[in-house]
Amino acid sequence: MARLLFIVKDVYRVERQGVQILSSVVKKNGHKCSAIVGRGQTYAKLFTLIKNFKPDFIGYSAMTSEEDFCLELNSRLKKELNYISIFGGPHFTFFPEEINNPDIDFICRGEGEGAITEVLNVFDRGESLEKIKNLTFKKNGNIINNPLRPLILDLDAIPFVDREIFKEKIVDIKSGHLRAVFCGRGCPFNCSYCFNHQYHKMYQELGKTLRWRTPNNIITELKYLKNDLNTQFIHFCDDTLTSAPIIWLEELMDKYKQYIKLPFLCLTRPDLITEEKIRLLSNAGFHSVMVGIECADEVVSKIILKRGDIVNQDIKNAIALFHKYKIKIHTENMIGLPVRKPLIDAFKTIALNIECKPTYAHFSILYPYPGTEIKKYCIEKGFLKDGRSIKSITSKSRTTLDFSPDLARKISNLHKLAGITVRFPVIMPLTKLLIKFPYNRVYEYIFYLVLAYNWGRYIFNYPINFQLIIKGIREVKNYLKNDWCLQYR
Ligand code: B12
Ligand code: SF4
Repeated sequence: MARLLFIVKDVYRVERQGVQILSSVVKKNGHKCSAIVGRGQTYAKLFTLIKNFKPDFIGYSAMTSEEDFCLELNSRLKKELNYISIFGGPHFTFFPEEINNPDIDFICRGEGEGAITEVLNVFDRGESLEKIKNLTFKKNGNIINNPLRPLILDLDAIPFVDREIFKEKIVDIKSGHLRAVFCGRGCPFNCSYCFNHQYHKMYQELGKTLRWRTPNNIITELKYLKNDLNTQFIHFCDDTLTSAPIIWLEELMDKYKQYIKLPFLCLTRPDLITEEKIRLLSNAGFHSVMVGIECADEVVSKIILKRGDIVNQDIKNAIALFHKYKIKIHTENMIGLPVRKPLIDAFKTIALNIECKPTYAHFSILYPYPGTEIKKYCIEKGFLKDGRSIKSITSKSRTTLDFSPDLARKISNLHKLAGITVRFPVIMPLTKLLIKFPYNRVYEYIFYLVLAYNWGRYIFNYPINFQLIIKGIREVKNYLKNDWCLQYR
């Protein structure tokens, strides 16, 4: 029986299903597994926890922006403890060049279930790990990228996620309010700023990337969440739930209505919305939606963002339907795009949102993540002049593209004020003035408080009370400190 300890930088407010699934899988195979969250802990405390677990393996899981925390911690631990380090998750999948770090033993690219099980089984037998598919490692000064194993086509064969492993860490799990559930994996689209087009290429000959669990399998898990864990709200995390075949959706929603009937949130795109689908979802408990508007300039949307054939009229139609069925609407939008006049595009997107009147308009700054087409585009067009890799950007704060300092400041400021401007369009002239001021923490507070309030009150359906508001303010304060990496220095 091998001992595997996962470490993640943070669990935020939602679950970390990647790690939780791997935990279920390895436990089912008879191994010992636990997980530690780095955020808010000192190195001394982490070290004691890790040492006491006596791991054979430490598995780090990271998205881009979390990797430096993992790398830094691992390098320190390697000086004091004897274990094998294995890194996985989207950052290491799309940036396996990290293997050059001397303290990384293995990187797991892509889906981890098969690889991690084999790693632990092979280790138990005392054999070499070097033949295991999906692994990247160094040997005699060379980097070896083993081939990928095929994608898991039968998602029902994966055990349900381990809901215990982060139980004490995630606010929503403790309160019993919210649980995340995946109905499937993959997305059929190829937006240039997202990981999916890269994933499609990686797995081109290794199986269909878009896959769905059977409705029965999902409902069995949901019954457990509702009846045994007292869950009150379901967050369907699939990239685009409404891209599923209508017959499948019908079966899932019929059963959901019959057995679960909890309010739920799902994610979608405007061009995947029909009245038939909304009615179906709405009868079952559809409470809120996250839907991508992203950019109101149709040419930029099609050519640079590769959003497909979505036009502004599709967006207006989809949002009008959500309004008709009284669904709370969170729109996703991007600013700081690699175009000649990014502020003009940003204001167009704000105007489209004002017209659509979503419950909450969320704005992100574009970050060209490793392996994405938009990153190549930014380099080619001179928006990332030194072609550097975008690593450890503290997400959601400032643009990392090579705009002039004046423009960069205005973009970063507008990002913080755009959501509230959509909500109260009358402040538009003030917003235009405020973005000229130096970058400051007040705007960040405004951004996160508006986000936390809207998510809590409308999107995740929390019963709002005074205590929750105080807790929210504290969380925003802690989040903004963003210093849990620095504690190690
Ligand atoms: C839910 C979610 C979140 C949640 C939870 C995060 C999480 N990682 O669980 C929250 C809301 C916190 C979040 C935040 C962000 N997210 Co997010 N998120 C997702 C989403 C929709 C699902 C993640 C998930 O659970 N997937 C399902 C599981 C099963 O897959 P998985 O995590 O990849 O794990 C598998 C493998 O990677 C591997 N694996 C994972 N870890 C490990 C570890 C080891 C040791 C091994 C062997 C294998 C292994 O095995 C797992 C099972 O097969 C994905 C998109 C997607 N469909 O995956 C984006 C995604 C992960 N997010 C992404 C990004 C960019 C972000 C943000 C940085 C965005 C931003 N700018 O704010 C922030 C970062 C946090 C912050 N600083 O605020 C990108 C990451 C790209 C990248 N290069 O890293 C993704 C891929 C979306 C995208 N459009 O490209 N996110
Ligand atoms: S629709 Fe969403 S999840 Fe799918 S490729 Fe585009 S951005 Fe990614």
